[in-house]
Amino acid sequence: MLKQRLEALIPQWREEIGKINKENGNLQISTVNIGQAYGGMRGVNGMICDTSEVPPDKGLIIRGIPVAELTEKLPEEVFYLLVTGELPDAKALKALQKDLEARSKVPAYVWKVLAAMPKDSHPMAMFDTAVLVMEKESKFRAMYDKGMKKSDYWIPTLEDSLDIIAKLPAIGAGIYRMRFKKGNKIPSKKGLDWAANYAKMMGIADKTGNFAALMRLYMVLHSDHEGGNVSAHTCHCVGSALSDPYYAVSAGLNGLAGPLHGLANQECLGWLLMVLEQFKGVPSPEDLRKFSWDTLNSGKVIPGYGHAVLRITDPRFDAFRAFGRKTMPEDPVFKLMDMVFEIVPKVLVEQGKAKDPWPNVDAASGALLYHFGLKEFSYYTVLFSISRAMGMCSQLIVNRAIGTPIERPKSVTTAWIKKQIANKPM
Ligand code: NMX
Ligand code: MLT
Repeated sequence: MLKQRLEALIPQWREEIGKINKENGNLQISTVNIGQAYGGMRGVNGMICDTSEVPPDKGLIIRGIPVAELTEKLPEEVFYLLVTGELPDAKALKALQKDLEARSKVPAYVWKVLAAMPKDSHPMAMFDTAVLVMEKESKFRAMYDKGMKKSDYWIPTLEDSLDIIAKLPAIGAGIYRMRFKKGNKIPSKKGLDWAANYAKMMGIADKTGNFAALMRLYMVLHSDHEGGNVSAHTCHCVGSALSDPYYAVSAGLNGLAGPLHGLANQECLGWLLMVLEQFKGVPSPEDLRKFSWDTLNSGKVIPGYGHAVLRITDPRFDAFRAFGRKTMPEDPVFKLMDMVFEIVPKVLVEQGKAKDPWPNVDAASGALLYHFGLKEFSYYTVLFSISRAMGMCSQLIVNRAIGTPIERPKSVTTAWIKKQIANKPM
């Protein structure tokens, strides 16, 4: 049903974008200065992403719906929304869930490859390897090799995307159990939703069902964050060379594994635990203020705070905090996370460097995972990855559908910059 819906929508997208380009292709939408060229292209409007947007004063909006209004949805519904721009009705949701279930078996060779990796491999290196090693399954590559029309590229891209997304919960859970010696892999259960199945395969005790609820929320909140973040942009760039989704998604995941991006959630919990250890429990506000300054004075960033685009508290942080308040208000790590939110923004403002002193999504998630006994924090970015694959894949599908070309911005040299400065009008 998802494919059928896309078959109806894509001609409309193509017509609309073709018309925009033909009639207004020359309309200026951004300028670039030297500071931006040296400064990570911050604030340059240089690419299109229709799956979601992140206005600095509002935070994540998926296809017109603020993320705060999607917290009760299933991740599968959000994936359908990302790809089509519409939430699925009950029938379309059921069809998507069945389709994912049918595609969920992980090839046996994946487990062999993972078992052959060094035992101290980072879980992100294992997860990324698992995605890459499945490249031989790519329907996009098979069809491309046979000769396929450009207008059909999106079809095997959708196929590969569904195959990848369907398998990620089992791969992620399998890596958790293998890497941290939790015992045999736990099989999936027919009829469970995608995130609840992941929770089950992890093997985390969950009498209340709250862990499964957290997994659903986690997968919704991390699903996408417009097109310019490191992982989405990398995935888009690699995909634009017509590398298939296995190559493109694994490339994006390598970016997500960086401490300034997705790995910040691991760093964040590490920082909270360091505080608890140093003060033998939740410190006083003044001690926490001093500890924050010590982190800054040692030349480190405070993980989970700041953002390249946002200039408010990340609504995804608010959603996690609300979940914590409801389910674990007395948990010491949660309480500390809450207290950090009171102190750190003030410290960052005092320091005067960070343009955004507010918490991002990574500031809260670790504390909640820790509460449920998921204490191996080097694993946390794998959770982010399972979710973000939905955003990366939906961006790939849309980009193949609207026929975006190979990405190739122009770079310039410092010598060229110096010439521009020498020639600038007085
Ligand atoms: N702690 C200390 N210093 C910071 C922080 C922070 N949390 N955030 C920004 N700064 C510093 C930054 O390092 C830079 O310093 P310098 O001039 O010495 O290079 C200065 O403030 C200006 O940086 P900004 O323009 O505010 O931030 P930028 O857009 O370059 O980077 C982040 C954005 C997110 C990389 C940055 O805020 C950061 O490193 N935060 C901590 C890591 C983190 O939480 N990352 C997760 C992002 C969300 N995600 O999930 O991907
Ligand atoms: C994300 O979710 O990708 C992060 O908040 C980073 C970003 O948007 O730059």
